[in-house]
Amino acid sequence: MSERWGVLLMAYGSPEKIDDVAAYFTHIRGGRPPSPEAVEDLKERYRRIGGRSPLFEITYRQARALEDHLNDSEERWRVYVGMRHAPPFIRETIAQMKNDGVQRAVGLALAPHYSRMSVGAYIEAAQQALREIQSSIQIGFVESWHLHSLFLKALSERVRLGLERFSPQERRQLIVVFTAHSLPERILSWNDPYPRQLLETSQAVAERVGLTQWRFAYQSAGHTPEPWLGPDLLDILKELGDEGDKTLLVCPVGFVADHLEVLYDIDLEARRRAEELGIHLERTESLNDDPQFVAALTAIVREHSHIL
Ligand code: FEC
Repeated sequence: MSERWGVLLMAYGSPEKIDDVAAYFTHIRGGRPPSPEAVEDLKERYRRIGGRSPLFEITYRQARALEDHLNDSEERWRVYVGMRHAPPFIRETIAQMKNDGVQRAVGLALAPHYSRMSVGAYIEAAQQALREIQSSIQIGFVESWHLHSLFLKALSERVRLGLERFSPQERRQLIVVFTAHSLPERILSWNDPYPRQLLETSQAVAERVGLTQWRFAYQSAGHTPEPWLGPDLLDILKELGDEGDKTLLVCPVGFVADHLEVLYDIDLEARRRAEELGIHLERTESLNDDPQFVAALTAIVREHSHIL
């Protein structure tokens, strides 16, 4: 049998239960414990989406589907999940890969757009683990895949389906707002590609679907004193409401699964704000383990495996 190859599939991670929220939040903050009020606020958001985020299960469904697709032609791949902020942490997963004798792997973060603060941090966590574990696994990291044709195809299909939720009359004046997680504005001073890549994905999807009216907004900005990238989705809603634009399809291009930032920040918070403003807001369905999206992940891994 030919040599076994691994995929290190990296995702954000999620607290398993409400009692794990404080530890999870502390990890996100690089070890600085948040205030008890901030922890309570976050717990409440998890309670509002049913007590738990579906991110963990969805990530595993994506991993299983990816492994099945990769092994369609040749039984050589094993897909490993490593999380950035919750178990199984990237480090534990790399230790497992070492134990299993994996020698070559593709490292892929489930975030299509590169920022030093997102994908860069996933890669850094993996590289640090490789050093600490003294592993010689050769991992080729994918830095971004925001313009991969199959990813754009899957996203465009989601937008087309989303448009069908509106009446033909509403569709004539509808605006699509593409969104992604905000980051602190200081990333601009590093010439970070994140904002450019987000606009490139949005533009490409808009062209494929033939959208004439679209905007881009950030969402889920942190509550810290430093400025975060804008415009914020909630401000855009206000602006559109003031201008009399009353139909809006939100497409979170920066996320590839249902989780807190989608289910709370868009489906509950933004939707409530939209209702107050008399706006009909719908959201495109998340990519999750949609076969078209899994086909995109498969192609990205295969294309990257050539450089291993
Ligand atoms: O469903 C879940 O349980 C987890 C959902 C989740 C995803 C996610 C993705 C991204 N984040 C990004 C950046 C930041 C920065 C900070 C930050 C903070 C949080 C907090 C929660 C959280 N994030 Fe997240 N993020 C998710 C969840 N994120 C919870 C805690 C703060 C709060 O919401 O009240 C600020 C860190 C700090 O304070 O120092 C920065 C980026 C992404 C998209 C890329 C990716 O998925 O990796 C960027 C999913």
